[in-house]
This record gives sequence, C-alpha cells and structure tokens, in this order.
Amino acid sequence: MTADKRVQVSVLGLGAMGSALAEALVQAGHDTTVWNRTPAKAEALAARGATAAATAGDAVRAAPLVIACLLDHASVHEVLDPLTGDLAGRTLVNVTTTSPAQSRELAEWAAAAGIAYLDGGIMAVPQMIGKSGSSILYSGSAEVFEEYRQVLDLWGASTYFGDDAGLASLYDLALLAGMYVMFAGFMHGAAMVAPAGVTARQFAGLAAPWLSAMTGTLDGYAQVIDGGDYTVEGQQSLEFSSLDDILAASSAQGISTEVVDMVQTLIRRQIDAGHGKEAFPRIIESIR
Ligand code: FVH
Repeated sequence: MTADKRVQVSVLGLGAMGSALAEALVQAGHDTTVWNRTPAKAEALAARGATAAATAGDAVRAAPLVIACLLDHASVHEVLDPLTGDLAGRTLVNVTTTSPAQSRELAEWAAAAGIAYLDGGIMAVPQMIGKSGSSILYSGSAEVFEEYRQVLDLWGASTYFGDDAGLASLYDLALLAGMYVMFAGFMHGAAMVAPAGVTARQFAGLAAPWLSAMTGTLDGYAQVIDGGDYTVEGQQSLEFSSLDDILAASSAQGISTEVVDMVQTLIRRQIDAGHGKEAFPRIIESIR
C-alpha cells in the first residue's frame, strides 16, 4: 500500500469504538463500508460518506479488508461464522477485546477458512482514536500488519508483537490490569478522605500529579525484576514498605481495607519467607 492509496475497507460493529474507527477511515478518504446489527447506528457515518451495508455479508463482500469491532468473542463468531466462504481470500483485523486463548482460536479459525488474520487490542477510548495517546497493539499475520500499516496508523500508534495472535490481547489485558488496580487505589484514597469533607474531585486534583510522578519509578522496578537480584541498594525494602499505618487510618475512617490488604498480603508473604530486607519489587514473586 502506498501512502496515498485509497483502501476499500469494511467495518463490522458500530458501537462507540467501531464508529470512531470507521469515522477515522472516512475522514482519511478511504472507501468505507459499515454494518451494524442495529442499522440506525450506521446513519451518521453514511451521512459523512460511508456506505451502509444492509447485511454483514454485503459488508464483507464490499472490501478486501474487514475490521471487526464487536462486543466480544461470541459475537464475532455469531457474525462471522456464517460468512467464512465470503471472507476466504480477504483480510480480517479483529479489534474486539478477547482473551489470548480466544484470539488464538480466532486465528486458527481464520487460517482454516483461508482468511488472513490480524488481532488487535485497543489501548484508547473512542474519543482518543486518531489522536495522540491512542495506542493499538497487534499480533498475528505480519504480512497483514505491513500491508495495512498506514490504515492502522490512522487510529493511533501501532505496535506489532509477532505472529502469535494471542500476544496483543495478553499485553492489552496486562496493561488493563495495571490500570484497574491503580483506579482501585485512587478510589480507596478518595473514600479515605471523604469523611474529612474532601470531595473526590478535590482528591483527584492531588492524586493525578502524584500517581503520574510515581510512574517514574516503574523503570527502576523493572530493572530490579529483570536483574532478578532484590538485594540491590537504593530501593525501599519490604520491611520499610509496611502498610500498617494506611490500614489503621483507613479503618479509623470507617472504610473497607480490602484494596490495601491485597498489597499488604503480597508484602507480608515475602517478609514471612525471610526477604524483609530486600527491595519492594520482590512482591512480584508473591504474584508469580
Ligand atoms: N469503548 C471503549 O472504551 C473500549 C476501549 C478498548 C476496546 N474496547 C473494546 O472494543 C469493542 C467494541 O467496544 P464498543 O465500545 O464499540 O462497544 P459497544 O458500544 O457496546 O458496541 C458493541 C457492538 O457490538 C455489537 N454487537 C454486540 N453483540 C452482537 C451480536 N451478537 N451480533 C452482532 N453485533 C453485536 C453491537 O451491535 P448493536 O447492539 O448496536 O446492534 C455494537 O455494534 C469491545 O470488544 C470492547 O471491549 C472498547
């Protein structure tokens, strides 16, 4: 594909994310066909230049490149299983969130049907598509990634992890794990200060720069973990990392301690195993 080439592409699924992806394709001038189970969701895109297909089969037959952005793995099979004959010889990029095992299963299903397959994990919310900060992870067919790279780059920074179709999903879910635990930590803090009359928004104003600054420690932690030596100097020890004060203050505020208990449990397990003087990142051994 050359930089200026207009691509024929079909998008199946026009929820919040599928609509954002299709919108970016239309804006870039690609020949975009769209389909959604509930047809009304195609109207806005059709008004902006997309072609609304009456059926998923019509959409698949309209383009060599098919993007699936549906609810989940089951809905992908529900829509695409009856269309394997039409999909044969075409390219499917599936950016529906699936587990690594489900992504691999879809790759095998596609290979058996003669469909070139690339799996994607979207690290963005719909409003971020096409803007800085949007990142999309891919794995599966390297040929598909290379051929359509300029189309994929319209949505965000594209990263390819290799031909194991499950890898994009693995990275996606690992990054989401970090996000959800961080969010839970923020919620805990907000609940802690609430009885003191602090609003969640006031707390967020303090938490955002603090948590952002703390991400600067991740690379140092990662170096210790990859080096495998937790006795290194210059890192906070597990004994020093006791969360007892946080737990006591939380209880005194009358709130649940479950979020902090989880971290304390990981620390405690390493201390009890005799590693109290070693560095905080050792809690990864509790998780492993
Ligand atoms: N929205 C987000 O912030 C996240 C960001 C990270 C990636 N996710 C994943 O993207 C997939 C789609 O998400 P979405 O936000 O577009 O989701 P919805 O707005 O709920 O739209 C779901 C679409 O799926 C269609 N659909 C559901 N079940 C079926 C089915 N059995 N047959 C055909 N289509 C189906 C649904 O159609 P309709 O309800 O409008 O008729 C929507 O088009 C998802 O995997 C996220 O995890 C988004």
